[in-house]
Amino acid sequence: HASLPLVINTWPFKDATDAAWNILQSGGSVLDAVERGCSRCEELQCDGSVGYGGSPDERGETTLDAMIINGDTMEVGAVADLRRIKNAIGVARAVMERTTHTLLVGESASVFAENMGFTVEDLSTNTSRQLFFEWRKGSCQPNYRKNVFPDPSKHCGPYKPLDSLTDPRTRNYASAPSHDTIGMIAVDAEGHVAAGTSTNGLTHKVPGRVGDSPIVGAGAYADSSVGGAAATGDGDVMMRFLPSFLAVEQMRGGADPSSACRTAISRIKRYHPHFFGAIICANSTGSYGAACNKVPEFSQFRYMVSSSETASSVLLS
Ligand code: SD4
Repeated sequence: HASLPLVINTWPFKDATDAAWNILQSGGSVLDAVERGCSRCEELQCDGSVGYGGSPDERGETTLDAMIINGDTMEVGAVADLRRIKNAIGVARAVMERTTHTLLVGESASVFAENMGFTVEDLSTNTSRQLFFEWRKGSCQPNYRKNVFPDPSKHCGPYKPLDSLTDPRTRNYASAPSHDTIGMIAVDAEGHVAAGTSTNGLTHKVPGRVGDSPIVGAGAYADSSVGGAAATGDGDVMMRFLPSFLAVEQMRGGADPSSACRTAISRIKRYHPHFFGAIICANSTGSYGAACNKVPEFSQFRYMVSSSETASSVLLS
């Protein structure tokens, strides 16, 4: 299968795929397609793990990570730990197009966004407040600190520090309640490639934690002379291996998209056999593929593809 144009994204977020596809069909650019597709998920709060009202951190706040890459020019814009602004991928695009920088973080990213005209609003919802309160009064399950005794009055309930040698939560967060990011690649009829990501990261994270999604080559990568890649999963582990960069470089060396994805997953697996994660790849001629790490908690991965040949949700199991 190889046909152009093409939109491919992680998880069965069909509305996002359709939004991106419609942009390409109406003559829009791959950047517009990726931005529109990812922002559709931000509006719809896809799976509770993209956009506002999801994944509250240890203080109960939802913060967003997003990135967009222009594979023609190798320009990138990204935001991390963005607060009180819903349209994270829009802000990422503003970083790319209206500054000479690549990545803005935290409160300062919010100030930038406000100056660019984005609406400032609380990202909490009843759902995120509920998640936070339940966690605080309950077992406070995922604690992402290793060998640290946090002050229970400042954090949540009486919980034990993780034993980094035996507790799998120090190596992956397969047991965490929600962990899906939208990662999208769009390729137009001329082979222009763009990629992007948007996520609210990891539930009950330590405030300030940034995942793989806004990191170039980790959460996504694109180079129109080759293709693009995007990742989802345990960003704390995955970002150490730049899997999206590795996959694109594999394709540059002649690998087909599926084997490029498998190579990127295997590299991580060598060190973290049980990590939770998946990657999607597309080359600039319209072939695509995906790979995931099969562990008991995560044996199937679904992604969406839209091209002139197909518009479907693909199950990788
Ligand atoms: C992160 N990679 O912040 C994101 C979360 C994710 O599937 O993709 N989960 O670690």
